[in-house]
This record gives sequence, structure tokens and C-alpha cells, in this order.
Amino acid sequence: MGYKVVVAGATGNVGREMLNILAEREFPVDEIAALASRKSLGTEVSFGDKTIKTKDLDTFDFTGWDIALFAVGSGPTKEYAPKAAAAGCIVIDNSSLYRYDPQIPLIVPEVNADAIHGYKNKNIIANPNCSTAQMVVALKPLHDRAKIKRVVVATYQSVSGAGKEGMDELWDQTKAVYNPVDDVPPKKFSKQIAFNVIPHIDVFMDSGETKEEWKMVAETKKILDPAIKVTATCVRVPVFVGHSEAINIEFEEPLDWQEAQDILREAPGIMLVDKREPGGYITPIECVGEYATYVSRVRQDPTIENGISLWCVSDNLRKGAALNAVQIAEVLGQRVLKKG
Ligand code: 11C
Repeated sequence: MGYKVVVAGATGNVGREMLNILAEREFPVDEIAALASRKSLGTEVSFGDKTIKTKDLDTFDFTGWDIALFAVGSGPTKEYAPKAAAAGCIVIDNSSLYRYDPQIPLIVPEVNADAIHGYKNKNIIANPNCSTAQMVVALKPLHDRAKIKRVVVATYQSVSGAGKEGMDELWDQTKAVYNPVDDVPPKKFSKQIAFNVIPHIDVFMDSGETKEEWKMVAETKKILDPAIKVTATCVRVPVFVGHSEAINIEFEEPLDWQEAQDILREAPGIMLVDKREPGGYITPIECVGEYATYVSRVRQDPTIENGISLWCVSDNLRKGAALNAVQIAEVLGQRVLKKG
């Protein structure tokens, strides 16, 4: 006996990946419902070797369904997640709506799977921001060994983080550079993204940080350790899929780069690719469609007492969103619902 599973937002970048990953990982699904907004109604989506028609999120009755993976953005989540939760269906939500609510667990299974039992508070579990998810996977095993004091991170985030419109804008602007008759002014992004980089993701806050930078700070504290100080600069780059991060870490205790490599090589969810030679590292194009968080360029930072720098790359639609949500569903199945 398996689970009755709902994917809400099934026609979006993340929703489609949720369906793919549920099928790929053979999550024990007895019945699946793919939900979409009215404007995408009837669109067909793939689930393994089957094609299923989307149903209307607005009128769907969640009664009798076990788990709902939500990838619909904060607005619709606010309306529909409480309905699902009240009907007894446990929601795993990819939006930022519930992440900072102390009553709601925010989970990256490699880091804090034990927080799963907090689902009981509201029948809702939050999935983190993509740039946080891959970073905490890399930080956790190092924190366990040498206690992290401070993290300085710069991100290089792909346009798929901004959805299909972001991907279309990069594609159209790139073509327009070679055919200048087709002017494609910035719409999703604030400046031209093709052949450019933009130090701005999400809205600006009073502090001068962007919300994306703030999320990396708040979410790392909630998932990994509230004592860790984080400062982030988040940058959009003209890459379709795969977020990269240059991470500098200051530890309480000494840690040399060879031991850091050994720890990362053994750590769950991580693939260490770190030959100190041209090409001996991973770039975003190589991580597309993969599950792992890749770590490369592990080296000592000689400018601080206990410092390590590294490069971290992952598929933002997978570990950064859909895969992490399915992993949470797996933990829920194994530790709580125990049906599969
Ligand atoms: C981006 N990280 O790359 C964002 C997308 O809070 O879930 C995900 C936003 C979020 O634009």
C-alpha cells in the first residue's frame, strides 16, 4: 500500500520536476493528482511513462489524500495550503510563505530530518530556497567537525530560478543580440540578462540587502544553527539551470583542506569533484538533471585563522526545489506515515 499524492503547480518548472522525481525515485504512489490553475487546466503532464491531465486546484477536494507537494508561489499557497492541511493532507510547500514561521519545520533531509515531527503543528512542512538548500548540504558535515562561525557567500544563480519567463527572457535576448531588429527589453529581470550579470534577486529590503540574500541568512540559521553568521551577495547570471556559489567559511576550530575534502567526500548528498587542474571542478551545465550537490575548489583561506573556501554547484530545480520536496516526502513516509 502506498500514498495518494497531489502535485499542485504541476505545469511549472518545479511541479514538472516533482512529478519526474516521484517517478524516478519510485516513491510509493497509489494515486496521483496533478493540479494547475484554471488557465492551464487540462494541460497534460508526464508522470513516469504515463500522461495525466491536470485538474483544477481551485475546486480540488484534498480529503483522503496523504501528501501534497505545492509549487504554486506564496499567493496561491496562502489560499490553498491551509485547505489541504485542514482536510488532513500534509503539505510540503516550496514557496517562502511558511519558511520563517517557528511552528513550521523547514527541512533539508541531509541536515535536519529530525525536524519532521514538527509537521503536526499545522500539517505543513516548508521547503527552503534553492540557494540555501545546496549551501547547507555542503556546510553541515563541516559544521559537525569544526563548528562554523561565519559564512561569506556569493551566488551565481541561473534564470530558471525566476521560472519559465526568466528562461524565455534569456533565450530571446540572446537571439536578439545576433539579430538586433528583435529588441527584447528586460521584463522579468531589471536589466539585460543575456551576456550580463545582475546583482539583484527578489525585492530590496530596508537594510540594502535583497530578499534572496536575507533568505539565505534566515534559512541557514533555522535549518543548520542559529549561531552561524551569514552574509550573502546574490547574483543572477545568464545560465539556464544550475546555481553556483563561492562560499568562504570561518570555523571555531582548525580544519585543513585535505580533511575538509575527506569529510565532504563521505557526506550525504555531496559529490566531491576537486582535482587541482584545469577542468577538475564542476560547472552548472554539468549538474543539470542530477541529484547531488557538487563541491569543488576546496582550499585553505590563509587570510583568517580557521578558514576554508569552496565552490558549490547544484541543479536548482532539483536539490533546490523538487528533489528536496520529494526527499521530505520520503522522510515523512519512512518516519511518520509508514505506509509504503
Ligand atoms: C531564484 N532562489 O533563483 C530564487 C527562486 O524563495 O523559493 C526561489 C525563490 C524561493 O530566483
